[in-house]
Amino acid sequence: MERTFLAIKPDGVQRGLVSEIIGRFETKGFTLIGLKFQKVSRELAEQHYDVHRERPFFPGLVEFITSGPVVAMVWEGDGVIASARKIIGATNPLNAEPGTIRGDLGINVGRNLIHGSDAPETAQKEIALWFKDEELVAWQPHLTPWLH
Ligand code: ABT
Ligand code: MG
Repeated sequence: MERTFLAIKPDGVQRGLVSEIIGRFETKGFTLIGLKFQKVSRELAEQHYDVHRERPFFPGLVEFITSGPVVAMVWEGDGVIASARKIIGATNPLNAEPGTIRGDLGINVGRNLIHGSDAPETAQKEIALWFKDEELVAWQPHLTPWLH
């Protein structure tokens, strides 16, 4: 089953949007299999944003993501990587469609509320970076097969 890494960034936590954001993936029908609330170390932040290391906004990015606690999560389901990116919306909240998390709740590209893995390889890398195997709980929701 496909898995993705999602993290509610410090702005999402500080604005009291944790339940609103988690709810969107829960009501869509994906399965939560890993969840933790943590302050991010500089080392983890730099590894997570390694692809942006040479970009001018890198220092600000690291500064921001380490500024307060984040909600780190792993979600599971068919097509969850691409679907979560759609639910999240465009990187710049001003360009994000209404109905998406960023389109509904944000206005600033540097404060865009949530991170989502952008491809299968990144998802695998990010899950391994943020979670130990034993922190992930494989479980099957008791769904009625003909309804889901
Ligand atoms: P993430 O889910 O945080 O990775 O965002 P997304 O994949 O939608 O966008 P990318 B391109 O990965 O941006 C990473 C973070 O960098 C910020 N950013 C990006 C800027 O501040 N200025 C820019 O010009 C660009 C391209 C937005 C993202 N994070 N935050 N916070
Ligand atoms: Mg990205």
